[in-house]
Amino acid sequence: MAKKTYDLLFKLLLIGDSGVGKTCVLFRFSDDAFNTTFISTIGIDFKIKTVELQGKKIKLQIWDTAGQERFHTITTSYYRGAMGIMLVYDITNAKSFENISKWLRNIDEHANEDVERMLLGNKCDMEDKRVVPKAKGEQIAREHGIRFFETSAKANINIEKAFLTLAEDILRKVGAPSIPVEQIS
Ligand SMILES: Nc1nc2c(ncn2[C@@H]2O[C@H](COP(=O)(O)OP(=O)(O)OP(=O)(O)O)[C@@H](O)[C@H]2O)c(=O)[nH]1
Ligand SMILES: *[C@@H]1O[C@H](CO)[C@@H](O)[C@H](O)[C@H]1NC(C)=O
Ligand SMILES: [Mg+2]
Repeated sequence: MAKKTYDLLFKLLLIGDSGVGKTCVLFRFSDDAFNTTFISTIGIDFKIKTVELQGKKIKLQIWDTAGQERFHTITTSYYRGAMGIMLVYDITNAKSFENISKWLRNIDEHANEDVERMLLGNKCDMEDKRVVPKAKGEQIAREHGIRFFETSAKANINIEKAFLTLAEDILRKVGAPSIPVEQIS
């Protein structure tokens, strides 16, 4: 029998409006590469990357959803299995930030209650085109009790940090599951 090459499997999901850079964020993390050509995701795609945290090999299975409305039914069917969800907006696109509240509601409706969420303001290399102040991202993240990073898939800013932090937060939960009070005797 083949030896299992990892200790834990974490399923992550990327969501957010079309064009915010979800596929590029994932491609930077998985392949350390970047493409300026916009090839909009059709339905859903995924990448695998194994990382080591606290002496444990963790296989990250990362699902990359299409932001386009017409794939909504397919993409929301993947929320349920996710242990972590990255919500991405584009700091140069105000509408993509306004839509974050819509994506947060989608999570409430379709994901597991204990899913670990994280907010990313992507394309932070384009300071001259910025329309969403960093403080606005920090504020909405604080309101919802989630972590926030500004990232750039292009300039490789905070990409690895975001994924590793999300994986660490999940590991903390899995490693130390909370025991319901009534079961303690
Ligand atoms: N300057 C800059 N451009 C970026 C960055 N990330 C992505 N882009 C560009 O933004 C465009 C869209 O990127 P994608 O990753 O395909 O967007 P997406 O969110 O996957 O879009 P859908 O698959 O349609 O949901 C592409 O032209 C990328 O080159 C970034 O960090 N900085
Ligand atoms: C924001 O959400 C609306 C409604 O789902 C959608 O029509 C619009 O295209 C989204 N904005 C962007 C920038 O994708
Ligand atoms: Mg995509």
